[in-house]
Amino acid sequence: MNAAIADLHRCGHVAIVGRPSVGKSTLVNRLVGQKLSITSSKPQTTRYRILGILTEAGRQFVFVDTPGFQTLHRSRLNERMNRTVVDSLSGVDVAVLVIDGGRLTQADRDVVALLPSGMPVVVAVNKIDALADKKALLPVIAEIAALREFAAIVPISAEKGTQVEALKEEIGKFLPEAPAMYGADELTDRDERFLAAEFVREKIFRLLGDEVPYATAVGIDRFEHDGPLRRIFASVYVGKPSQRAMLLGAGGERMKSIGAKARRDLEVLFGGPVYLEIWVRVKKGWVDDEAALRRLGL
Ligand SMILES: Nc1nc2c(ncn2[C@@H]2O[C@H](COP(=O)(O)OP(=O)(O)OP(=O)(O)O)[C@@H](O)[C@H]2O)c(=O)[nH]1
Ligand SMILES: [Mg+2]
Repeated sequence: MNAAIADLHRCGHVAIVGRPSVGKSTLVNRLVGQKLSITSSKPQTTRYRILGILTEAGRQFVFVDTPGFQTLHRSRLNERMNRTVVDSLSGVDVAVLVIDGGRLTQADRDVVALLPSGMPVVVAVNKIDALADKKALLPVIAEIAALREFAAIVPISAEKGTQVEALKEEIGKFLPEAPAMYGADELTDRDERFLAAEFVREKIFRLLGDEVPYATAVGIDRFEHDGPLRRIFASVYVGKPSQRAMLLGAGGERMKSIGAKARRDLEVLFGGPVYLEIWVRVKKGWVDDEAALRRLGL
């Protein structure tokens, strides 16, 4: 064996982009092998760029999960999220465009138009497990292939893990020769406070109807370590008292369930016990309040 080739180490940034709800965050979690990025059936679950790091022998993938790019609803929050997508594309070595194998929409074409022309792009045609007839994929693949040059088009199921290894190999071809950027035990660039706030937000996206999750932001007021125990005090901000009432539910039952589910996930992620206390606070108009968005890291 040629020693020089054997020693060659690859490392690069991989942006995961696509319209809302196509399964970008589910894919990042699957690729990394750990739940880091929150997911739900509601569009625009991801608001913040988050890295998922996968270290293997001889190579390191730095996946960049991004918010779903969308042009339908205008607010300061949405403008910031779209800017995050565009910014995430600069400086990456390869992009993965995630589409839903069920259908291609104008929103998918809008995302393709954002991709810099020289950038290698691998398409992940996701959710193939949900297709009764796999032949339905063919016209979707033909349509996407006509939009620009792609390095590869791989049908996958991020949820079931189908063909995710094959997708990873296609992506791996574009990792440049470089030393590892992160330690072998690092999974993400985000700290435990961020992950705690996000896991609370995920449960709100999963347990509430269509309006409240979009009117909600989560901040961590205090995060204490006490031996193996993590004590976390979080605030959930909503725009109106009626939204607060919906979050709490009758007798506070809904918020209790949100807290219990978030705590269980955090205990798995952190590998230790978690005490989680959540306060719901009304903060009028925060989605259009620049200063509030900045304080929340948006
Ligand atoms: N059937 C099926 N559902 C999937 C698959 N991948 C993701 N989903 C579901 O699709 C929904 C959206 O998944 P997310 O990973 O949150 O999608 P996203 O693209 O990150 O969405 P945003 O962050 O809102 O842009 C969730 O309900 C997932 O469970 C898949 O391979 N098959
Ligand atoms: Mg997401």
